Amino acid sequence: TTWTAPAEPLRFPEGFVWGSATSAFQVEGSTTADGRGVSIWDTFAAQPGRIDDGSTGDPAADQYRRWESDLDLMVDLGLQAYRFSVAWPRVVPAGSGEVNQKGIDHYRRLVDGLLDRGLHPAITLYHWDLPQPLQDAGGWAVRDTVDRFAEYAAVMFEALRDVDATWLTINEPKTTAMVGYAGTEHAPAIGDLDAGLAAVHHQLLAHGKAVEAFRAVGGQGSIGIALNLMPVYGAPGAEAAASRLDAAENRLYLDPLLRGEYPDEAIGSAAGQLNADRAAFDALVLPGDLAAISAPCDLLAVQYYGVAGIDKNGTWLEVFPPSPASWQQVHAEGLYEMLVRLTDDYADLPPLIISENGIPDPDAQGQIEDPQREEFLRTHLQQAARAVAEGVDLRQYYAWSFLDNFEWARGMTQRWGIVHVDYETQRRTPKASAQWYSGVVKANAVAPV
Ligand code: GBH
Repeated sequence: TTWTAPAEPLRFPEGFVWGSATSAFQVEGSTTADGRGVSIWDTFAAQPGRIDDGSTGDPAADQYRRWESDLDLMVDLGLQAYRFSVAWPRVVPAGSGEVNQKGIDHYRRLVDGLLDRGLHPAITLYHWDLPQPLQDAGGWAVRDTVDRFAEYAAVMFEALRDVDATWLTINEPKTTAMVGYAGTEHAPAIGDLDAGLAAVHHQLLAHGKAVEAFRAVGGQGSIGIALNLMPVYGAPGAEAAASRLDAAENRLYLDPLLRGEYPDEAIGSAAGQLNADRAAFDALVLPGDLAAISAPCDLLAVQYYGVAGIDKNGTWLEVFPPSPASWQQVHAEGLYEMLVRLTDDYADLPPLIISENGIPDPDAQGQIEDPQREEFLRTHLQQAARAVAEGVDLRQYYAWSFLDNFEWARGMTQRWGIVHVDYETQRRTPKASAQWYSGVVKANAVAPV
């Protein structure tokens, strides 16, 4: 069914928060400054063949040094919030033990810079840059990393205790687990499904322990986790396969967080989408873990890029045209469906935010005129407004990304920014979509066409 937008602008609730997002490794650069330790992405990017263009985290978009003018640009564009991430290796360079005050000071200045300009900080604690020494000890495949994360999180909660921030514990546990541990396209490139599944549980538990620490510190603000969710469409006759894929892509994360249980269909050598020993997975889940994982949060952050299709043999299908990112099948209505489904299926669902949503430029060299991005953002915001009108409690929206940046294995060859970055000069130029988005923020509404 194709939805037709009404003739009037689609309004968002009063107090709705509009921003854009980045992550530390993708924008900061300055990877050896002020006592920063080494992360798994430094190690990975240094290996030949891992990153398409051989680029590394230096200089990326040089935001470690240019943050003040970047915040000024956000003000110029009328944005209200900025989602960034804290680099764990800046704050706890070895992953555990000694805290680096210079790292904390950097983020304190950034947050104060946001507050001085009337911008709301949304702070992700883990956006994939694990301290290398923790990986040397097993990383997310081992339980020890859970406590190390909770300690680091507590340091940040304490340092910013007085700030009314939106805190996100872990960015996309699925991507880290499935692409970095089960797969090899991301750091730390382990290539073992059992390690991937252990990384699922340990990241979710780390989230739960961080929430515990947040409550204990008594920090202001709100806290939740950021999940990349994806509606799954089955071809005719592929209902069972679609349900299994949905379990692996969505419910493996949602159910433990919101219901305190792992779904049966996700993992198992017979009936599971992820072909692994379910008993071995269950053995990782100790008494109390699911209670910690499902402790109430203040929000759930949804990252929405597109949908997946599958046939009855379990083969992935292209059901909608891909964006310039081959993995991204664009379908705006899928966002509406996901928001409504979360609201319908989970009785204990906290308020939602959309913490990422976007597409890359078709031109790898970069472009200022970006009608594809405007079209993408407009159609997705229409669907978000449609969901809100039907009772979905959505509070904030962050376009991915504020700036062109280091796009992981794609390096600097894929540009996701609403602001263009000239990588020779680091000059910033707002793209047409940024000017358009500025109008959306001002109106607190999106045009129907
Ligand atoms: C988000 O992930 C990330 O949070 C953000 O940092 C990133 O810049 C943004 O999307 C755009 O990609 O290498 O072929 O195995 C979105 C979900 C999951 C999409 C991993 C790419 C890797 C495909 N991502 N996936 S592949």
